[in-house]
Amino acid sequence: MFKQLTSGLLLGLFLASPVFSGTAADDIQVMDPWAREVPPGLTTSAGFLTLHNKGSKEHKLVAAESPATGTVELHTHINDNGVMRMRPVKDIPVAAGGKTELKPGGYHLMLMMLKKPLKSGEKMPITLQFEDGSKKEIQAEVRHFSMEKGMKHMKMDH
Ligand SMILES: [Cu+2]
Repeated sequence: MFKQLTSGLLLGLFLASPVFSGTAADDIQVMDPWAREVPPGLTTSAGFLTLHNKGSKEHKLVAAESPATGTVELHTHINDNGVMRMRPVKDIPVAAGGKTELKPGGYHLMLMMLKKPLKSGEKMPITLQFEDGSKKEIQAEVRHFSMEKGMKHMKMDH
């Protein structure tokens, strides 16, 4: 009886407490957005960035688009019996107060049907869309990416 009363009271307090939070686009800070350079003839590349959620509730990246591409998909990598394969995902979650990294070997923006080659040093505009419909435009820097450099990055993260 006492237990029930206590949890009821706690739940009441929790529900009554005001949540100060803006839109997802207000809460999310985008850090270090970049896209992989591709040679002429290749029309597919990948974009990477870190999403930092400064808000008090979870947010989700649900879509992305860019005038430089025909389409952008949200992808992740899965380890399928030792083989890394890409899979489209519905959304990319970012916990309240947390960070989600899009990086080689993990979550990424799949940049498809590029309208022209991506050259190192260029900026590529990408619009991110979140679960509440709010949007954020970012400028991804095009960079040359070698696997060696990528491996170093991955090691540093552990
Ligand atoms: Cu992909």
